[in-house]
Amino acid sequence: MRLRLVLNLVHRKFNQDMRKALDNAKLKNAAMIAVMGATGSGKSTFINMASGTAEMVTSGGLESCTQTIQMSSLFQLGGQNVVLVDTPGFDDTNKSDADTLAVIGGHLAEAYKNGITLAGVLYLHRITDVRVTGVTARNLRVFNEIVGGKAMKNVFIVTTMWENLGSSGSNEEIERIGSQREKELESRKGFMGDAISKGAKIVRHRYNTKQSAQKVVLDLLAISDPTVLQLQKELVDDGKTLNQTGAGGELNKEMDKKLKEYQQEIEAIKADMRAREAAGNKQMDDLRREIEEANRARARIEQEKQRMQADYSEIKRRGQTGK
Ligand SMILES: Nc1nc2c(ncn2[C@@H]2O[C@H](COP(=O)(O)OP(=O)(O)OP(=O)(O)O)[C@@H](O)[C@H]2O)c(=O)[nH]1
Ligand SMILES: [Mg+2]
Repeated sequence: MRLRLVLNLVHRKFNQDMRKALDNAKLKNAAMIAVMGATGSGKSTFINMASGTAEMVTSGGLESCTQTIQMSSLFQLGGQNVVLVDTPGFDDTNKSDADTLAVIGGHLAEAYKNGITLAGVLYLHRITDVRVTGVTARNLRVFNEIVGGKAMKNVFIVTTMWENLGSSGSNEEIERIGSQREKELESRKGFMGDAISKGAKIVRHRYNTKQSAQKVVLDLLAISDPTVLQLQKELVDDGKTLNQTGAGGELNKEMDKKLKEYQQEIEAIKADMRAREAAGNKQMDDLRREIEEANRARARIEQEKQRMQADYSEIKRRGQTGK
């Protein structure tokens, strides 16, 4: 009885290992492309268009939709097997940035460890975004650090949502506004300009169609010269913890800034309390509540910073146990 149980377990483990090895072998022979970009930039929609499926869940509302890494099925394009990897953005309404980086880093590191190299990266950006918000800028700063200078030549910045440009819907108007925006994106220092100066190219996903999406993928495959991303090297080769990586460093800077802001806020509330006291007003409940709230927010950030001290094996463990 016991023996049968053990044999069953061995058999199951063998099957799992075999399946994994087969999957890895298939992936090794395929061109794997990571698709990144802010929430709502059209990543999942793009992947569905390119692969001719509806397997990625897309969003209709403002809430971010894709929470974890999701791989498309293998599909044929230009005589090659292609797989597109959907990733969550760093502006998620449900997940902390530290956890998002852990999810992306974990997947990229695992692929690299298994000998699967990326053929390239697509970074999606809505051409309709006029102003660069803090969230967009942060997404890009982290993205720059995930990829690193060396691999940037394998990056396409893909502009999406062209049909929504202008008010008339005429091709002339769309072309005029769109090419103006492209110039702005290219010239902006510290924004896409940095990625472009290191070899990334801006390309158009001009129509929200299969043909347009597949052309973007084919053009990337034509110039792709697979290299390792900075984050993969940092986690796997250098054994760094997340906060020691360039991408983690960007998030850390952001968190330290927030911590400082909360600290200043608390000091200001305390000053208000002293002023009230001096005026003989003993009613402090509202201010105490404000301090408690700021302290809670600070504790959340500290906790997030703690989670960034994970290295690759810890991220992997979290991925397996969900904790
Ligand atoms: N007009 C137009 N709409 C698009 C295009 N791409 C995506 N959309 C729409 O934009 C919305 C967001 O698209 P998603 O594909 O869910 O975006 P996402 O980048 O995967 O978002 P997250 O999963 O939240 O990170 C959906 O309503 C899509 O139908 C495009 O090229 N043109
Ligand atoms: Mg999505």
